[in-house]
Amino acid sequence: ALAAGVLLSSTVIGVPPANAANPIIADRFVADPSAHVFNGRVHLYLTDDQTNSGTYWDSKAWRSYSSSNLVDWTDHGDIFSVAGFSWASQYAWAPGATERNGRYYLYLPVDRTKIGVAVSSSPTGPFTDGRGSALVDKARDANTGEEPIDPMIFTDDDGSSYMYFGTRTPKVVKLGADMVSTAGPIADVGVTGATKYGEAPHLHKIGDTYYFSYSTGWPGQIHYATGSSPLGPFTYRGVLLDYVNVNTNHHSLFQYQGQWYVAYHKNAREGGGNHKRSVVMDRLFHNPDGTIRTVVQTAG
Ligand code: FUB
Repeated sequence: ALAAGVLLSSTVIGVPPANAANPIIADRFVADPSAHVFNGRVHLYLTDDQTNSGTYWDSKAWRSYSSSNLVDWTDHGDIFSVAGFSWASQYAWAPGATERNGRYYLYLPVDRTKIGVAVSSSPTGPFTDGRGSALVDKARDANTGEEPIDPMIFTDDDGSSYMYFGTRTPKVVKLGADMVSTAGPIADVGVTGATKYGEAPHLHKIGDTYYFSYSTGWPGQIHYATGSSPLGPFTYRGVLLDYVNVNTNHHSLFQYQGQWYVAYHKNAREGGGNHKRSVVMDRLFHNPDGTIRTVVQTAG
């Protein structure tokens, strides 16, 4: 992943030498990374594949790790569990994290039908239910789509935050300034071109360009599309990350000390597989013309 040879040829200043190979977490099956830089450290929020049955993604807690050098990771343990939501019962799936005004928010899909939000004054918790009910609920809200899962939060330069989520049709909803309410209807995200949306939406912005990226299905590539608004529409541009060796693909992009990275999951440990995934990281490069180079998947 962050091999010494790659780093030696890097012109990035401030990225420490790395000698760890993928997977970055070598002693636990974890998946669905949501990667963020909070207070100078990289924090990962993850689905726990260690405690699932091995035949389905049925774990009940989310995990967290942090690092200042992308090599040595501090294990913060179970960061929250389904039991913390009195209104949920199972399936702790891909989390999405963000920070606003010194408060940290985890958007957590449960039961394959709802998304909750947990809040803390620290990125490592403890987190508590932020509103006492689901933020999005398929049984209550219009236009949630087949499965309201895989929440991802993007905050624009004007301070507006949006939550992307969904299976088969990508969804977006603006969040209230309190980050625990929605401010407007759930809308479909339009993507045009020779592509197909499956799950795992992600939004990042470079200059005035909004990059919407997502898995194309099961198995899936990570495709990316660009647009001039966080709400879309987006035009398909290419493959950000090719197929991985498990039947789900789920990525998170982050910039740390001047370098962009992609965190994602694959089968990278003995005993691994579709339900026992491991998190890996590789470098991500944006070309001067605004396109993204397809990630070179290093060992793992
Ligand atoms: O981990 C359970 C599900 O698998 C996630 O919600 C999807 O993104 C896929 O990675």
